[in-house]
Amino acid sequence: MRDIPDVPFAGWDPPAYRVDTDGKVVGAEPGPHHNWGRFGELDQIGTANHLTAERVAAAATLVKTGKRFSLALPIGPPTPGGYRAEPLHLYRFAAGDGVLGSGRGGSAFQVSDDYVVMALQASTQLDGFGHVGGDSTLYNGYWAGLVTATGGARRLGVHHLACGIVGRAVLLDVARHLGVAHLEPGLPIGPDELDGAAAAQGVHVHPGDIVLVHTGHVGWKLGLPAGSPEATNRSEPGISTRAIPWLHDHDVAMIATDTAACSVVPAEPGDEFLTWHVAALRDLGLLVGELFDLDELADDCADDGVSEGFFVAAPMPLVGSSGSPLNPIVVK
Ligand code: UVW
Repeated sequence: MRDIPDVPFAGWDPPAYRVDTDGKVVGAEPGPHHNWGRFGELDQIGTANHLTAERVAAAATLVKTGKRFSLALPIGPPTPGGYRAEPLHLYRFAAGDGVLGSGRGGSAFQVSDDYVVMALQASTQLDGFGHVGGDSTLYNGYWAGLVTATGGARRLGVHHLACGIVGRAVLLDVARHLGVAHLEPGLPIGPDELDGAAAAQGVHVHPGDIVLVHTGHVGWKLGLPAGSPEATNRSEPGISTRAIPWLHDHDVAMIATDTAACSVVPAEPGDEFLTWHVAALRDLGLLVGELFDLDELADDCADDGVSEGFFVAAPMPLVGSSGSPLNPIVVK
């Protein structure tokens, strides 16, 4: 047999911290903008706490025409801008087999049952708080070691959000504001672009809002020839780390973009690829949505001048998961 080189190993020192029986790293410190402790020392739902009953009820009054928009990409065709394996969709038995006489249910009935094997983050999705940590900590100081391949996320699992992400959506069309169909890959979106789009649209971001940032990126990717360098390139526009204080000050409940990472890729000088995720997920406990398809909603908002609506998205109650596919819906 050929010689197989050993996998490099950088060594390991036991950590210098202690983890208490609540699963929290004793003495852990978040970044400068954070919500640790704000919603309770044992809180596991972060900025979903901003979605109070009063705000949900007020958001429901935004429904005026009944026009509905699904912000989900179809699951099956290649995900534009996505970089995880495509979902594997299998049928255990199918109605067509019944028609051919080889299925379940005899000749009188035709029955189908199917399975999907997919990365929970492969398409339109929510990043759970177990998704990214920094310095061994997750949101609210929980220990990153609580998320294991065998045990799942023993704290901060997405099932805690099963009551849904429901509230007022505000669409900020940064692409339209900057006069382009789609933002260039690598363009960072900071407070100026967010405030500029809001001012141009005459809309205000309120505490507890679900902020949908339209870059046009996913729609542009969909139109590229499959396999072309631009289609496979991971660079994309996205939210800058400079916008973290803005998201915190506005008490935003959720930020979502029509890009794969939500944050700008590549990261801005001084940041690493996951710096933004750590500041958003770990420090703020901010709900982060990715690969939202915002083109149709953005066009409609530009047409009727209404950039807000009633938002509903139900994360799957997958116990201990670090993300969930979503079919987010806006009703205007
Ligand atoms: C990572 O790449 C870790 O995450 P995301 O898909 O959320 O950008």
